[in-house]
Amino acid sequence: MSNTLLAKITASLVEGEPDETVALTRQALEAHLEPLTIINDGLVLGMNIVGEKYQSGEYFLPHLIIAANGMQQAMALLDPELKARQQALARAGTMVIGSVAGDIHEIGKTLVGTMMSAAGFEVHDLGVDVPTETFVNKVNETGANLLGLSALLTTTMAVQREVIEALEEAGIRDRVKVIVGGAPVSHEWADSIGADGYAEDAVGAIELARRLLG
Ligand code: B1M
Repeated sequence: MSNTLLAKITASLVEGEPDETVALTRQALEAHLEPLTIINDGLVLGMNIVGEKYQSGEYFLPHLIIAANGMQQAMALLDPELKARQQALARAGTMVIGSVAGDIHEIGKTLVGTMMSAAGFEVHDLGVDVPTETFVNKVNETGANLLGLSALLTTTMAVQREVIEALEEAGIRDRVKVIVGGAPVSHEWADSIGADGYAEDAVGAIELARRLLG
């Protein structure tokens, strides 16, 4: 019974039925399944399949967005249950993410943050047009080991470099892996500004983060 329910949760994410994901997650809680089991053996499996289908070209961006929404809504149900049980997710890492100063494009950045969260990272999304010092302060405050900088404009790409320089000035550059992304950004750009890596999309960001953090 529980295996069927978990398989249905996985399938609902893959099939892009967020309402169904939420209803099934509620049902699983009512059936006394452990929140961590629901996450690891239901939701995460679904997100992994969606990611694979996206990479193989079978799925497109809307599929990712819908699945990420389903996962987010289900997590909103599960979070209080996890807290009540004082269970902590085995976090893959702590990430601070935002669109750099001067850049108000938020869709891609939010998608990356949501997918990273779905992949088990604790994500602090600072939003858009984030002042450089706010990134530095948040990395300090949270002890994050990953910083994601999104830029969609050729003019704001340069701010990614400024943030890295500010981390160096604050003496915390070696504590945090910096990944950069956004439509005009490239591997070459990432290398030239001293970032630790570049990801083309949200699924790539998860893979990169896992690789960088070992
Ligand atoms: Co803007 N805009 N925009 N815009 N806009 C672009 C980026 C542009 C390419 C359109 C064009 O001219 N063809 C162009 C940039 C040209 C350039 O500099 N190279 C442009 C421009 C010029 C502008 C304005 C200057 C327009 C104006 O006012 N004259 C202005 C600037 C505002 C500012 O930021 N200061 C502006 C404004 C806006 C809107 C507010 C209207 C709106 C944003 C609304 C919002 O986000 N709430 C907007 C939009 C929607 C776009 C386009 C059409 C779509 C962007 C988007 O959301 N894509 C865009 C054209 C385009 O990209 N085709 C454009 C969907 C999203 C899922 O993809 O954001 O690329 P994307 O994210 C991807 C990857 O890039 C990557 O993963 C994501 C998921 O796959 N990724 C990361 C992103 N961040 C990452 C971080 C990572 C890793 C991967 O690690 C940390």
